[in-house]
Amino acid sequence: MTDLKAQFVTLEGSEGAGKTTAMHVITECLDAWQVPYITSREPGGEYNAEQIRELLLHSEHLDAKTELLLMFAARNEHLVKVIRPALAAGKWVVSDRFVDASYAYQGYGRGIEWSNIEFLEQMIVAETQPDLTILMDVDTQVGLERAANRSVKDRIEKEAMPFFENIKKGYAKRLQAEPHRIKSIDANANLTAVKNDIVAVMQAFKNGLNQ
Ligand code: T5A
Repeated sequence: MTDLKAQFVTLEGSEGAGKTTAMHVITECLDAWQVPYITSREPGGEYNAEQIRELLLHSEHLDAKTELLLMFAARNEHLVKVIRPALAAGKWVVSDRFVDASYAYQGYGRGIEWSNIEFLEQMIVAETQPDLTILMDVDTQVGLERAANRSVKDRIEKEAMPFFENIKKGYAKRLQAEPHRIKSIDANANLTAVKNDIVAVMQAFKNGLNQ
């Protein structure tokens, strides 16, 4: 086992970006490095947070502010009961989505003021910020076509094209603000190219930790 300090890695992207594949590639890297880790997801990742996820994805209607608050309520349970304890125990945490999704979906998608999200981020996330975020950047149409090939759409997936175009803009703004943390991958490419890009990002991140 290597003596790398436990890191918090998150995966982001719009619908059908290929985060499931990306998660496999990341865990293969961590296995190869022999570091202990857990994988998780948002909304969810913990019992109460998974209950909130049900509400978020399968309610008939939710007001945008209710949606934002539920995302952060679920995130708080996830942080307090799963993410912080794992990091404190020396385990890496890889989460399929985290706070950047709230800026992209509730901020840009729903039009909630950025400052409201910043307030909640400060209250709930505080110092538990991701060390690395891999952003799967896919063309909106490509992502939606991929996602359409899967099961029944959830409440958010039923939104129209402009909503998802805005989400892409929201993620672009996050990337612009934090280029050291967020690394963007061309998720339109074929699976082999995507995998190679993720491995390269992970390797560069690890090299940075060793310096
Ligand atoms: N949300 C979440 C918010 O609004 N605010 C928040 O704060 C948070 C945390 C979560 C929803 O909640 C929202 C965002 C979401 O709408 P979810 O079910 O977890 O819901 O959905 P997603 O996170 O969007 O996950 P998806 O399953 O839609 O996207 P993925 O994981 O990116 O897609 P994936 O990997 O299943 O890939 C889709 C298909 O494409 C193929 C795959 O094989 C698969 O069939 N594929 C490729 N095909 C060709 N080339 C490639 N490079 C490919 N990569 C994948």
